[in-house]
Amino acid sequence: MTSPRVVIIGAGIVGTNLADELTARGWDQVTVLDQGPLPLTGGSSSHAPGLVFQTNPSKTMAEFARYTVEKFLDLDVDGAWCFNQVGGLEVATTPERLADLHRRQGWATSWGIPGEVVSPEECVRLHPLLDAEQVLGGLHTPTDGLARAARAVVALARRAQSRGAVFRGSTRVTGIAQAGGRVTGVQTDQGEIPADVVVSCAGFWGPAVGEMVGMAVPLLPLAHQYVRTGQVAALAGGADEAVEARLPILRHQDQDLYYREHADRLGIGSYSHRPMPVSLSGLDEDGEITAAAMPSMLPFTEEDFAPAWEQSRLLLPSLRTAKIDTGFNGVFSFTPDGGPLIGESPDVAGFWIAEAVWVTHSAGVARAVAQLLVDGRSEIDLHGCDVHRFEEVQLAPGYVHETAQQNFVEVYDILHPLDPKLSPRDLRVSPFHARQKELGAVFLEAAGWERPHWYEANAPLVDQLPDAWRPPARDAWSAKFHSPIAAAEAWRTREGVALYDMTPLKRLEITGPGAVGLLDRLTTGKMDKSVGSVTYTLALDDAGGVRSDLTVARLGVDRFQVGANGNLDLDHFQREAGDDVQVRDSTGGTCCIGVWGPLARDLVQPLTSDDFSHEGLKYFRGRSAHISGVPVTALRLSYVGELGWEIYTSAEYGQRLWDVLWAAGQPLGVIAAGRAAFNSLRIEKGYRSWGHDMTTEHNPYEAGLGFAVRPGEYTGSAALAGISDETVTRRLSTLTVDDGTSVVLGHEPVYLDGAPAGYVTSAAFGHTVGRPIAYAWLPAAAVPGTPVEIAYFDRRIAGTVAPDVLVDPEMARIRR
Ligand code: FAD
Ligand code: THG
Repeated sequence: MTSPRVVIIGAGIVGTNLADELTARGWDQVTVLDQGPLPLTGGSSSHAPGLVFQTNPSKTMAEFARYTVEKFLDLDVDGAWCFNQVGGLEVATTPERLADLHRRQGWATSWGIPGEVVSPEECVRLHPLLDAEQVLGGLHTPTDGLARAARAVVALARRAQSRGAVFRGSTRVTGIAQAGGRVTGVQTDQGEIPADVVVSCAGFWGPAVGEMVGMAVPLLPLAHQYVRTGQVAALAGGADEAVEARLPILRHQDQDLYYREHADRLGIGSYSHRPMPVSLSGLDEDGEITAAAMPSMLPFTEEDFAPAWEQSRLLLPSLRTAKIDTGFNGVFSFTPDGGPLIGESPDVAGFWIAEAVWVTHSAGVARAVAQLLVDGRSEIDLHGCDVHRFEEVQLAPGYVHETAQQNFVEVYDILHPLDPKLSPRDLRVSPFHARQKELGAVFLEAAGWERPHWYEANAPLVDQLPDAWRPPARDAWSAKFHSPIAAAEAWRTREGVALYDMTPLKRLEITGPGAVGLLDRLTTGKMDKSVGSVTYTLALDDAGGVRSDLTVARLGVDRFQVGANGNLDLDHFQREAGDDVQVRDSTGGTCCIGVWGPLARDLVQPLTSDDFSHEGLKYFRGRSAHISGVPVTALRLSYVGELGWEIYTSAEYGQRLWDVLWAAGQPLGVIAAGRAAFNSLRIEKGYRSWGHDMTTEHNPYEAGLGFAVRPGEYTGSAALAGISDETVTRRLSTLTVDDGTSVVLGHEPVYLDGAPAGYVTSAAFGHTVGRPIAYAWLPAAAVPGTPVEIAYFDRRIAGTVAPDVLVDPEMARIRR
């Protein structure tokens, strides 16, 4: 059997890694093209200083980096190294940074990277150029180090060539040949090259290549300053030219700086300057390419470096007698959320991109893309990397321009998980927005939506909280972007009734004669049920990994409303849909209020002549109705685990719907409640949040979702054969915190018998149960009652594995 013909655009570190990974999997018809000469093409990889710090809040990114280290350690060019494992040292010069290094150490532990927070003395021992007076401590990660990208490119190209790959330099791709919605090849300034699959690994040129197939590639090229000093006396007699470096790579994040040795000189990278966006059209791509002159290197602007130089001389006093020798403003890619961009064009099958990737993550990304192409799925979860994760509004050039620059500015900032974007805001607001503002909503942003997290109007309720509901004080970090008002909102949801704005929940409308078939094929549910049925179901990948969890409401024979988790669901369903079914994003133009709480029926029934009784509209059923004359669709389900409905209407009725519910609810004490309470209530109820608690890396049984797997044949069903709750070796477990007060936030490592055994996914204070709760991936042997410890900054917090569902496991509150 012959493998597909693949053309890779770009022979940088990503393209060559991909050629290596594909040929390693037996794909032997791989051609790599670059507009520049080989091997020094003039792209970002040609000059990258190659620092590899593996620690990252994202598990996926950390695993990509780990693989890059592992792979590059085994590469050489005629005996010359491609990875120099000098270790990494991130130093703190402020107490906030020192605390954050402990948090980073937690991420490293969660993702399996050894690392330790060390004293100032140890920092100086590891890196003698440091001024002990400046440093409060450091995070030492012994497996970090230097990747020699320009050399690794040669090693990888040679290996790929030995397996049949062809590399062609000085060949510019000018267009993508296509027929019938598929790629057929690439057009170049040297003629057309046929291909079944084209992967653009064009780095910051990605948007230009994407444009050739009309694909938005949301990255912005930005310049970033890098200098080499002249000789540094203190480095004399250290690493020779071949070894290059002996001291750990160094990060001084409080000043947005990093350092590495170049034998007896130091290289300094700075993010402390103004963001400098680069226009592709202004680059000289036709000049001669040398190590000192290439399109990705712009002239050094010394004045931008001045503060960085001053700060460097404070941290590293031996620089006071050294000079800046050379410098340049190097160009590479930034994206709206800092993640890379991986995926296939929605319009032109076979056209893929893998861009906005650091050297650090290059081998991991390339392996994932090779797996996607060869096996149809990546073993590592890619939801934070998928180019289709963005909403339409996030692809606007102005949005990319602004948010990518913010990512440049914030690259080393200490960011709280809830840290809100300050701009752009108010991109998407629900029809209830004016009312929410009147109630003092505190908004955070997600997917462009403004989402109330709590309402200041509920502040007086905090004083009325019964003792059992009074939340304990929080530490400063977990108190950020939080309010005790959330406790009051949770209380009133459990004991009264509350309105939740569910408008931002992604909704798909799936219609046509093929709708049932499509849903039956792509989900674990049986969809040919009566009109009015609502099904909680899973979309799996071929290996049985959870792509998404969905609610599917059959609103008509050929009409379904799917409650989804994001744009990846839309992309997936649209791609899979045949001609007999239409998949449309119906989120915009509609809205939804969750009316939940024991008094929900007392609120809604008097407003309608339609039957909202327990028998008239059963649990997990939906119907159309009028509420005070507003045409609605009501689905009886509740992510917060209370009696009530998601009530949908089209946008123009939204404010009226809010107003009638609000007015009628006054005698019942109705409140508006926000995401903070919502998240706490859903965790107490045992409900998972896709992307946080489970991903394609987990099967339904591991995730505690085996109940949603029905017999039958659908994508992923074969892979689940033989798997059950009894066979799994790891599980998403519910933990409670023993001291009743210490709230964790997610991604913290969990220890069993003193050894790291898993990590927290999502967490919240459980207001109903009066203690903090965390979900964590743990070995299945950790049954309820098992003691655990959660690392939180420099503390270990004692916890206990609890039953999966802490509130109303018998469903008495919902089913009545
Ligand atoms: P590139 O290396 O840019 O390769 C893309 C290739 O595509 C180019 O060779 C280009 O010629 C080719 N191409 C584009 N368009 C076409 C076309 N139409 N036809 C044919 N060929 C085309 N990362 C780290 O991990 N650690 C670091 O310490 C680090 N430091 C950095 C310091 C500086 C100053 C800079 C600028 C970047 C740094 N980076 C670092 C980032 C890193 O260099 C890049 O993210 C990485 O090299 C990108 O690799 P790539 O293969 O995607 O892109
Ligand atoms: N509402 C709607 N769609 C959604 C969500 C939602 N889609 C995405 C996400 N949230 C899906 N998550 C859940 C999780 C749990 C439940 C509903 C959506 C739920 N589970 C019942 C249970 O586990 O007890 C299912 C019982 C059953 O299968 O009968 O209610 O919030 N529209």
